[in-house]
Amino acid sequence: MKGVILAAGKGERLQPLTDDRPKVTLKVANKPLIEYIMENLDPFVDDFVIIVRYKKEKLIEVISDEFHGKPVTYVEQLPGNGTAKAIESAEKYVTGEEFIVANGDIYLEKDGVRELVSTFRKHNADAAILVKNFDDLSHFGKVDVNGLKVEKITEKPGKIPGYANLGLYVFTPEVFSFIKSTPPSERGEYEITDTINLMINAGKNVVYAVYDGYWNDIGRPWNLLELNEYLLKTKLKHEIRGKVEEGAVVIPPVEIGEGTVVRSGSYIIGPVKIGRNSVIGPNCFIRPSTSIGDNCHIGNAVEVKNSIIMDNSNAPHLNYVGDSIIGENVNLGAGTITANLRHDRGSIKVEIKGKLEDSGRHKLGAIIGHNVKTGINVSIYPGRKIGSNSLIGPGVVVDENVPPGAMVLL
Ligand code: TTP
Repeated sequence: MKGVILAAGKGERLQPLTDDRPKVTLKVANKPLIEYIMENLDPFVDDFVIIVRYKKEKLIEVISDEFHGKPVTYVEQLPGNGTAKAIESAEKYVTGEEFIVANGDIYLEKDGVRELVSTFRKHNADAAILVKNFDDLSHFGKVDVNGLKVEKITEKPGKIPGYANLGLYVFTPEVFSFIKSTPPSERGEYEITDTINLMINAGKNVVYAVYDGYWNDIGRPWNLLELNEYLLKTKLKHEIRGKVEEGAVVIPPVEIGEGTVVRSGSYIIGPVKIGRNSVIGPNCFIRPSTSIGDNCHIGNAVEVKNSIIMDNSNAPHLNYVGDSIIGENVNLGAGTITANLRHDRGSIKVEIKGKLEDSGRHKLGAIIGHNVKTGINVSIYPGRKIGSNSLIGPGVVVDENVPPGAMVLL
């Protein structure tokens, strides 16, 4: 069976982190997002087909042509947008057999995949879809069921409870003829949920499996922090492959990669994951649910909490990084501080595709793109985004989002 992974989307809601790369290449707990879903599909598939378009070279660089010894084929999405278009692009590669389709930006546990595949087989189905019960379906596709079968899927039905579509499916190749007769949706995209409704109306056997484990759909920046926290809290093993100097305190579980040095006076409270060849300290404070990538430097008098710091980035002197996401190759000047809490303790809103969205979080710091440099004493308001390749001059207070490639001076 083939595993088809949809990874062609632009990930606009995740800007600035997706300014120069597909969202599925972003590392959470120091591993590219797409690898989590590939690992979960791995026991059930013989090879992978990844549907690509936006910045595809970056994805090919990350995964290459083999994953766990299984071949990976990259297929350019056909013209047009939407999940149905993305799946149609795999038609030539899945001849004659059932296949799994996964959105490349979801995280779930293996049980979900197993349950879905066995439900599909048990009922000799034409399609199967994985669902999970939520209290609020306003951001989801609502899956109405009757007995063992799916009756209908309705996109974003409002704040009501019910089964949500989790973005994992099994199909027979018959789905392609239904995709070809799927009209574009109101937002001009070809949606696989519309295709599934067509299949149901044509009397096809569309079944579902209910999953009740952890699931996350990485659409918005704070979803990265949620997933990072979940992975560190539930999966991290205490393992020190680097060097911890005398006088440093490391409270498990902490994973420290090869070549990394934790200098004296550093105080690390797990769960914390640190990649390879990084320098930590001396005299810094790293608090739980923090991931720090490869070749990073966290220096003297720096506090980092509940954050993701991607590869090749530095917070070298007198920085506070709280509930924040720092892209690759970022340098924070001495005294650059992220604020992560409003004075009124209200939940923090973030501009997503031009509209303010409530993150639902009381603690949320900065979202900094790749190759950003900040000067000394830069202060960043909660929930503000700094576009990739920007330069923020000394003393600037970042109280508005900064576009990519900007130079902001006092
Ligand atoms: P979305 O998260 O809906 O879209 P996106 O990734 O483009 O993100 P944004 O809305 O922030 O711009 O996509 C769900 C999944 O489907 C995701 O794994 C990407 C994939 N996809 C494609 O492969 N092709 C497409 O044309 C679209 C729209 C999505």
